[in-house]
Amino acid sequence: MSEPLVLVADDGPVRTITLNRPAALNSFTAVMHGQLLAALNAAAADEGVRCVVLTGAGRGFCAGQDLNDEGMGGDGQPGDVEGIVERLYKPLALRIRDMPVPVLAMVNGVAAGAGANIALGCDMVIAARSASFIQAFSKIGLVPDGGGTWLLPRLVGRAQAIGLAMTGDKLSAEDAANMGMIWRCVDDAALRDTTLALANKLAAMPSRALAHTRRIMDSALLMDFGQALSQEARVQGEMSRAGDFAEGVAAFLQKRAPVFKDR
Ligand code: T3D
Repeated sequence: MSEPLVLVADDGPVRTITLNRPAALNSFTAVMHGQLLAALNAAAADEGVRCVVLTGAGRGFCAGQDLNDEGMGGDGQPGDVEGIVERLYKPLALRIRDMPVPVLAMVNGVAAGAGANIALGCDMVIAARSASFIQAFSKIGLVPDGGGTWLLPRLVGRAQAIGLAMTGDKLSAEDAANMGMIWRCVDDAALRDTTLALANKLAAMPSRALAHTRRIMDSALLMDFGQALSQEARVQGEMSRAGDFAEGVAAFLQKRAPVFKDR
């Protein structure tokens, strides 16, 4: 049997999903897309999972689309690139953005093309100091995808977003952290422990409120101030009727650690 292209491992409430094509820097094939989406769907459906960590096997995180995969134009034919982006990358980016629990990208090495943008679409990105981010699209005559056109200007502002996308230059993890593109850059040796400590902390927090925090912050970007305030009131009402709020307040008053269960 062939090696799975996506590995799944649980450590208590934290599920780590590892892209597993290290010889090709974990670049995306259609088959790996299918396995990754299935793994994310399974994590979303599993009540025991309270945080997901996405990472790559070997020395890279993900080099984007596998340029050798079928339909990539290697045979001189243009292929159905529009279909690949619509049918494979769009559902993947939406799935990550709609997970019922926090999703962390643990960027262990280079993240290029759609590999960079799939990482940036996660809730928090922790990168090893040796890692890098490359908007590689322009070098092969493409435009950013995987959500890059939406994510990049929001993360780093238009000037940096356009500069990164047009030049395709490699950005170090340290520079990415300094410009606010990612949450943290840490020494390589500390990447795993730092990420898992954060994942466990988030797993013990109220998952439902965290997932709604992501959702309403994203949608507030498209609203005026009044609309955002109304959205906060509506969702706060919803949260206040859930079990986690009652538990959070009770635990505070009783001076004990809360046990959150909602998802
Ligand atoms: O359908 C569509 O096309 C639309 C969707 C597009 C989404 C995209 O992601 S487009 C962007 C695609 N990605 C790239 O253009 C990046 C290509 N890769 C690179 O530029 C470099 O590999 C890196 C800068 C990422 C890393 O460089 P380096 O020197 O550390 O590693 P390397 O030697 O280039 O790569 C190691 C191996 O991985 C090598 O294979 P080999 O020679 O050892 O057998 C290389 O060919 C392979 N590899 C790296 N990236 C890809 C890849 N194989 C297939 N596809 C790749 N994207």
